Amino acid sequence: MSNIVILTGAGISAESGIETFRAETGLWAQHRVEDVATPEGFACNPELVVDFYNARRAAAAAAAPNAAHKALARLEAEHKGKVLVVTQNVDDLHERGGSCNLVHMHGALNSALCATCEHRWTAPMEMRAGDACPSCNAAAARPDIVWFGEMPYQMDLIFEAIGEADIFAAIGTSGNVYPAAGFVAEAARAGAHTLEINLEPSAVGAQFDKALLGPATKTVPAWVESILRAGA
Ligand code: BJW
Repeated sequence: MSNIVILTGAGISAESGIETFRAETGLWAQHRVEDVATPEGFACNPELVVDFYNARRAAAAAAAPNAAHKALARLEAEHKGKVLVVTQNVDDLHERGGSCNLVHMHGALNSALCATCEHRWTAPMEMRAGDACPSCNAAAARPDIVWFGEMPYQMDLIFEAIGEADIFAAIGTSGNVYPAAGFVAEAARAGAHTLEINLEPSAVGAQFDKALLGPATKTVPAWVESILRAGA
């Protein structure tokens, strides 16, 4: 039975109404990355950063999982080998779509992190800069998000799964951010078949064995159906 690792990016949630980053009118066209997605930006203006994530938390709560999220949950439930979804997304549409074996490598909007003691708790819809940590009481709450220059989460587990993968698929990610953009090379080295599913080829598109181009809500269910029908 084949083991499947799937990397997802903002494109899988786009048809649920969540903005991507690098589209012409995407999040990075509206905000300076340095201001809202770096530890230095948070130290300089925590209110601005907390408000940026409060708005995105509200947008995620108002969105619903789409056919692509649900198809990946179906793959996990019905495929006989292992299926792991590694998402760069901080929304919770994969879990609400039914995925269980899931890693949020760039963190999660619904989680808060204490910068002093690293305690985690459920983020309120409206965080405030300087909120107290419920464990150590320090005024050190921050969004539980991996910013540029910080180490993405659960890298050991991810690299172990990629090392055992027979199929590696990347869905709706532009291939501009590392280490995620390097996973395809790692999977190819480990002998996996590699597939890119996107509207257009990504920055690392040439490294994949195959591409399926089109909107995720159409391409992902079709791909899942083909895997389940092959029964491999
Ligand atoms: C559709 C669609 C539809 C649209 N259907 N598709 C070289 C090597 C290693 C590291 C570096 C390096 N050079 C620099 C670095 C460091 C840096 C980095 O990568 N910088 C680059 C700018 C070059 N990386 C880091 O700092 C990371 N940490 C790190 O490297 O630690 C050291 C380390 C090294 C080695 C191993 C382990 C550790 C941390 C990165 C943190 C990224 N954070 C962000 C913001 C925080 C989260 C948040 O606020 O949400 O994460 S940046 C932003 O980009 C966000 C995303 O998760 C990430 C990826 O974006 P994504 O998902 O690809 O979105 P888009 O908008 O770019 O693309 C959307 C795609 O969807 C497009 O392709 C569309 O075509 C497609 N699409 N509609 C199908 N309907």
